[in-house]
Amino acid sequence: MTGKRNVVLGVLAVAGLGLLAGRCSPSVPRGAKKSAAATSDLAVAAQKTYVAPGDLDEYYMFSSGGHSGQVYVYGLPSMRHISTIPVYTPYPATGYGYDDESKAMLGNLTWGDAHHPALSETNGDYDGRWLFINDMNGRLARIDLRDFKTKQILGPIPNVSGNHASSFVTPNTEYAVMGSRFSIPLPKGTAVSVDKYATDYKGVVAGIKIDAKTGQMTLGWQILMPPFDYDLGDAGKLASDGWVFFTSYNTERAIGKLEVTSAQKDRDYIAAVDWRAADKAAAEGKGDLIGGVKVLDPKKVPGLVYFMPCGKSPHGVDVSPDGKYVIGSGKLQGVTTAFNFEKVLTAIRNKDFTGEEDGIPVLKYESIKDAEVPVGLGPLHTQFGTDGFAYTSLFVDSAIAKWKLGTWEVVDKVPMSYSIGHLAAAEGDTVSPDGNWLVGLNKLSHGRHLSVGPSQPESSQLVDITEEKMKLVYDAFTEPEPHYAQIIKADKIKPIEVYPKEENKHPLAVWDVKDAGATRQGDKVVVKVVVVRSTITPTAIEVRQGDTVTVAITNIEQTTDELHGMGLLDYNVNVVVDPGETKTFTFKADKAGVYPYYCTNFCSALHQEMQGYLVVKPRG
Ligand code: RUQ
Ligand code: CUA
Repeated sequence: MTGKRNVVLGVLAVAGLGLLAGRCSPSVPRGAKKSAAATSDLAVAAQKTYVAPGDLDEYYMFSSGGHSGQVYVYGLPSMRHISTIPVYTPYPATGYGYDDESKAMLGNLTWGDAHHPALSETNGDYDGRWLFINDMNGRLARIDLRDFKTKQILGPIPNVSGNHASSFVTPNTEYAVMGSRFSIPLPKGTAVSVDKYATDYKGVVAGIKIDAKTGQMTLGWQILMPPFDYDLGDAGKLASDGWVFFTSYNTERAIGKLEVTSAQKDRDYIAAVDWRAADKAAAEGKGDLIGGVKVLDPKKVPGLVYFMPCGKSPHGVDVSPDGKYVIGSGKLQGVTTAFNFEKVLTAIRNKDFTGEEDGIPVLKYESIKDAEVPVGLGPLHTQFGTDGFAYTSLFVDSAIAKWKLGTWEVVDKVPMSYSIGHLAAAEGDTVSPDGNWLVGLNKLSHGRHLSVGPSQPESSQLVDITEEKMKLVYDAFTEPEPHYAQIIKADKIKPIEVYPKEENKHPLAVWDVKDAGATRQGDKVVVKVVVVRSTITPTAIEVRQGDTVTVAITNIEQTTDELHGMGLLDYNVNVVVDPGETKTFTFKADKAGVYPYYCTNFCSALHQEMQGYLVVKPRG
């Protein structure tokens, strides 16, 4: 915490009492008197989370936007929403999905369901370069943290249906992983009745290769799996480096009402995948072509995958900072299991198996588990803090349990409002967690905010974990729907604020209004546009009905925060260009008439004058 802020906080400690007394808290009815102790607790909480005007937060939190297809950026500890990064969904606020480049990335899909952001890592620590995020539609995206923009969407990639177990990265960002939540007959497009599910449907787990220099993603390896539902993943690190873990449910291979049919067996599995072996086998050209991709079959390439039996219907799987423990739980149980990875390796070496599933050996539960930790009901996900502490979200109990690796002692619990899913601790899934803050990403928020009708926000609650007892310090309301989030120290990210002119290599960029204007080739028109306070040049564009028009807009500003937009009425276009950036949009001028265009970003006192006219002359 900055010294500056401490001074401000000292003042707030006094002011806070008055300030907070009027605040409605569900535990204390409006108008009722709070006890002195409760009031001072609130004042302390206020001090901890207060970031004074002009001060900066200590952490970024990147939260998945779920089926909004976006990523939300928050500052911690203030929990202020700073920015939205559109990924799988058009977002008019930044013009995403309207220009040619982002439209091409989105393809035909205008939605995505993004669950798990993964910051790039170097030696198991966040390095602040990229953020990856999955989409259920078999895709993976890369956001560049230099400019907080989506740069690549890979996929839909073949064979992976319902990519939920994604995008967890390996410790040096060699791979991000994918896994099929839904097994289907392969290749995609094959129609087989569901009653042949157990035999004819297949799951796939995949490693997407990431270029160490550019972050460019390419198809890496794929492994054919039994028809289970692959749910979540995590990469091994240090002691378990070279492995990646996936939970699975419905190992019954059942159909119908899965809430019943997939809960018959006492144990499902965590799949332990030796990704270096998969990498090698793929490089040797092993595998059978399915859907145009080589897929490794564990029956033919042994040693790629082992199943670790786990409590019934597990959800999250999380590797401890030292890589020694793999934590996974049946999601309706009252305990979470700590598997000892050294014991996993020993069991593999000794062939300590109890059976197999489609050629994949099943390890003996008793031989690989170290402890069953009585965390409470409905354990879903685990994050890590300092001093060997682990934090597990409990959906059914609606709480977070704090416990210790090694002694397996549960030392504290804090209630969440309500129904926590994921949780995120500051750098809490790296080799060196920070402690400090923990955020509960809750599924329900009812009654804790001003009512906004039936479509309620989610709640994300900030918990102070600097002391022995966890302390809930702030309620934030987040857009639907945060699944996982990651929290990174702010100084690890070094964003640019303008695109330097000398880096702009766009072939249609123009930097002088003299060079702006239209050129025609047949019925194709290219218009080079310059935007700078407070004119869009040219101020009139004339084309013929039926022309295909490409407009290339260059924002020649080199000043922070000087964005300009170009909204074109009735043609469904709104493109926003950042300082130094060039973007293009292409449309067919199929409607004759006059269509105004104007700058959509308020940029100067004469912003309202920043306008022009597209004249489409009728044919004939
Ligand atoms: S999920 S509430 Cu999509 Cu990661 Cu666990
Ligand atoms: Cu440019 Cu408003």
